[in-house]
Amino acid sequence: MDDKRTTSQEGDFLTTAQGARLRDSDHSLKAGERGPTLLQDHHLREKITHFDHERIPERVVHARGAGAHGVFEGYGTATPLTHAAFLGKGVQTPVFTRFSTVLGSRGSADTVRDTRGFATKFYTAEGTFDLVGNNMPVFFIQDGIKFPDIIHAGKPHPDREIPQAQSAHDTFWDFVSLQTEAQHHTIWNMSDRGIPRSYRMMEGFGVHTFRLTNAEGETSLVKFHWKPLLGVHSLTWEEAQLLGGLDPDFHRRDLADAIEAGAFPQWELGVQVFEDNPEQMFAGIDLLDPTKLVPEELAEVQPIGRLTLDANPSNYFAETEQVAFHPGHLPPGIDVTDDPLLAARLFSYLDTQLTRLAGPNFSQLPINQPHAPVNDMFRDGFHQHRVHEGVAPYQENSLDGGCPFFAGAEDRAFEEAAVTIAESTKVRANPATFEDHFSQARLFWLSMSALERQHIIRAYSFELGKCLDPSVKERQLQCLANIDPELCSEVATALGLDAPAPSEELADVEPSPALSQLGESWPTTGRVVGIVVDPDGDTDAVQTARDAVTDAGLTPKLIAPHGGEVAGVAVDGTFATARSVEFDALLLLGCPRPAADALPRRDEKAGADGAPTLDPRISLMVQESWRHAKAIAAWGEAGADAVHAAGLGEPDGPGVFVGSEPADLVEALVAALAEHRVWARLGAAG
Ligand code: HDE
Repeated sequence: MDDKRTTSQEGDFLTTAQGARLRDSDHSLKAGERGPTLLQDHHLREKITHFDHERIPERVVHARGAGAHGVFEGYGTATPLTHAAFLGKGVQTPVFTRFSTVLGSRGSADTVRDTRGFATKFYTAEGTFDLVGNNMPVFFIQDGIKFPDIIHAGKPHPDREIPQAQSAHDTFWDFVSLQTEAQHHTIWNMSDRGIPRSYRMMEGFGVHTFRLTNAEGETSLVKFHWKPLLGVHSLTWEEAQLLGGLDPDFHRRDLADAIEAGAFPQWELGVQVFEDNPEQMFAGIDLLDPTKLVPEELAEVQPIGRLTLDANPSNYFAETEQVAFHPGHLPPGIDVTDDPLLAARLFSYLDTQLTRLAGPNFSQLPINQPHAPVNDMFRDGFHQHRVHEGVAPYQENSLDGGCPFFAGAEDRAFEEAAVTIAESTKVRANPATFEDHFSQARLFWLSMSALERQHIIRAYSFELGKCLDPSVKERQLQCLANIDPELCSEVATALGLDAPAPSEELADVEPSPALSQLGESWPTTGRVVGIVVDPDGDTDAVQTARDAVTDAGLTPKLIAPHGGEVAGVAVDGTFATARSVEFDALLLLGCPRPAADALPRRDEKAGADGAPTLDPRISLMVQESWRHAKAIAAWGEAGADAVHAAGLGEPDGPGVFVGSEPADLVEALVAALAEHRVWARLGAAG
């Protein structure tokens, strides 16, 4: 039997699904060259039928995603908290991580404003652990029973099925302004977190509180955090919009390219730890309320291991599409809590996968197979791959020797933490602590820098500006007034509406500086530098500059007027295919002139004031890089000419470096990239 996990296209004969070798797959069997096609052509029917069934239902949420394989290594620091073996010091566990957007269809653009999924499957020796998180620490709703409502509101309008993969429409804002518990998650979406620069540069959060049990049987409550080693960085809104058209696969490509280039993305897994008290509260924050975070200043994130993504999937469908996560996939030592959002998730994932993956045996698909031995008593069903032996698939039995056996604690069985449930009455109601809907949205707002606040104001102004129903806008303005009057008044001005007064007292909260993305410097591994070259100018520095970029751990992309090679170096993109938004920084090695047959432009100053002319596509590239506060390095006179010709004046602005040594220029770029952008160029208003 062929039980190979992967099948190569190379080296074998083309066969039918039954293994018969084929001598032709281009012509149907016909009665004569011009005659009717014969029904007996089994190969034709098999080929077409298989094709007809190639598509499976996409995920109802998180349909658009990208995945990677990797390894997780435990630090051992979690051992006092949990006996989960994979968190032990130096233990290495294979993983598969899938990142995703939430709202869009499988073919939608990567860079839309949305929450991102961050789901990791740890193939631990004690059974699979799935940490199915997001890039934001809170969720829209407190009770899973509302999930169909928030998703129906966020999805395209049912009449015209627009807009795709967007929250900028009436139904979304109708819902979040009526169900005000959604306001905290919504302000995260309106912040720069909603438009990540890369999957490699996102934090991840388990959102819910989980319960850990250690070897002594003691329990604690924890919240899981993923911290990217490259820092948390975002696109600008204009970059995100341009990329949606220019490269809808931007995040997918970025992840795969980085891994292929050996710039393996890494995250540290950490936990915030809380005493497992009967109230399940910490510093006045209800740990069972998934719309609340615990500021890191109050509970430090303690690192417990490191994730490295080091291999791209070989086949998107087999791996990234068919992977099935479930928050109930837990190893011994990790357990769930009574968060009512989590309870619904524990039901939903298996249920949806039964349809999506056509039956109950999808855990046998290679990507979903546990690496721990499986010895279950599940039988039959669609796509059963196992050939079970024996006659007694039931417990207890005497006919199969009583096998398999139950494990005891000494055999490391999974055991639910024995939590006492207080005497209670059946109700459809929330605890009073769930009624606070605005204090943490305010905390988030107050924790932002001036620039980040500006972005939030613009995002609300854009999204609400896209709404048609005045009552929706007015109701959301009321919510903003309850978060912060300044935020409300700025957005109201942009909408041309009056700013309402707060309808409830503003919460008195301490900002959490850890929530801001600015103010630190970060490693720059795998950042992308566009190198613009002019094949008609001096090409001496092309090879040296490319090597200097690579040696600095950055990814060079050579941009030239045509494909092929320049000075023996392969061209990665042409002036027609490349755009500034694909790069983190620019290195100008020349000042390419407009093509002789280029159409004249009205704004062309063509040497009027003695300024050099520059190909308009590169002019645009330099101007956009400037506007998006990206570092620009210019080599020699030609590079300086390009900066000048692009209309940036003399090349002495912040983040513009001119020099004659490529290595020095690259060093300057690295220093600027460590802060992600040249913030000084944006001032406080960017
Ligand atoms: Fe999910 N979610 N979700 N979700 N979710 C799914 O499961 C659901 C929630 C998250 O890359 C679905 O197999 C309910 C929170 C990720 O394959 C579905 C509720 C968080 C992914 C589902 C939530 C998430 C999903 C769709 C409220 C962050 C993609 C396909 C009770 C902590 C995983 C599937 C992947 C996918 C249901 C809320 C994260 C329908 C009912 C909170 C990252 O089962």
